[in-house]
Amino acid sequence: MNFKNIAFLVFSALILTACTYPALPKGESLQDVKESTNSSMTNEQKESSPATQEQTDPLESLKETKAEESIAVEIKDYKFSPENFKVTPGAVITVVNKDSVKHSLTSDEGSVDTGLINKDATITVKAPAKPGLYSFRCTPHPWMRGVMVVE
Ligand SMILES: [Cu+2]
Repeated sequence: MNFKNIAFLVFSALILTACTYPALPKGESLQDVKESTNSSMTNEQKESSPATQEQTDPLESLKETKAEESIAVEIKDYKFSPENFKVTPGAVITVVNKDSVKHSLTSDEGSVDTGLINKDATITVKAPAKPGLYSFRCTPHPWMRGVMVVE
């Protein structure tokens, strides 16, 4: 599936970037850090890094998960919990907001949208009928993200 490939590539690129650029110690240039990171890596470590990436891939981690007919998602401290989940087509998704600011759970393609949820309020929405990957975000805070797998 095309979108799945793209999502995986983007995710891998993010992980790679995060691994390649550790916090910079004072007085060292980025180039120095990069070189010392690379040279201190043994071949064994290099070979094992793709496996590490797979483990942190949300889609990979959901592979063996059974799709739920209903699921409760909590928003707290500007984070969805769970961030990534798997549901059946049309599953009931209950979203509760535990923060004092308003949040939403809104799929990027637009078919799932709780609208803004007040503090301690709960909104129920239905998962899409069509199986696939649905990335979602919070409308006011687009960096709050997650992925819903409909299967
Ligand atoms: Cu938000």
